[in-house]
Amino acid sequence: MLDYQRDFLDLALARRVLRFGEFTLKSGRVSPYFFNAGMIDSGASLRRLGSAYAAAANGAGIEYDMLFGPAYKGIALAAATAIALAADHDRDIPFAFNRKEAKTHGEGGQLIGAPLAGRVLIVDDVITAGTAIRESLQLIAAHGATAVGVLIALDRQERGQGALSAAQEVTAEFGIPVVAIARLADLLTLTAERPELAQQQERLARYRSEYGV
Ligand code: OMP
Repeated sequence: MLDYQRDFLDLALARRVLRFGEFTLKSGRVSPYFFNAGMIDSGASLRRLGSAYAAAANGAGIEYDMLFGPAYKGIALAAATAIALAADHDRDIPFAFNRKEAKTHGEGGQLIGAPLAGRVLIVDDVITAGTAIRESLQLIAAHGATAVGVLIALDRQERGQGALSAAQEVTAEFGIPVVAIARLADLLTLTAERPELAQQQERLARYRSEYGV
């Protein structure tokens, strides 16, 4: 695991962004853990998270012109990533995000920020079965821009619609990489290192054998 990956998982555990228990997911699967990016709710923690996203984006070697953060959680995440790209990597990258409801008055429209054009890197929180990511891909295509990659905090490495993981399916179907700061495999490495997380480790491993790839 790289330093930024470990820092991200430490932050997520310390801020209870990553929690253990019993959670029903959007896909209907009942998971022993949940990653709630909405729990990153202070300036310092958002800055750390933004730096981890920027490090992952930089390390992936993707060429992109702008970031897109899908509403709602992706809005703060894309903004934090753009700030970190400027602060940590001296790259001034435009970003845009959407409204969930189209506005019919004032400036109108569904998009806010830089015009959605060129090569777009999507910044989102989690991929489980891939539904949320597909919605963003459709929106970008509908605006005539080109999605060139997906940057997420956590890849849960679960089966999508077939035998591949949802992230692998997106790569196979759209020909674009899905880059995660950390994956379930990294979380399992971390829980294996910490005796106080032994019980969680067991439950995570069981869940992975049921829904993982
Ligand atoms: P998929 O659309 O199935 O890929 O699920 C991803 C979405 O589920 C995320 O954008 C979240 O809204 C939500 N989610 C989490 O936020 N954290 C998790 O650990 C798991 C999920 C989930 O419901 O699968």
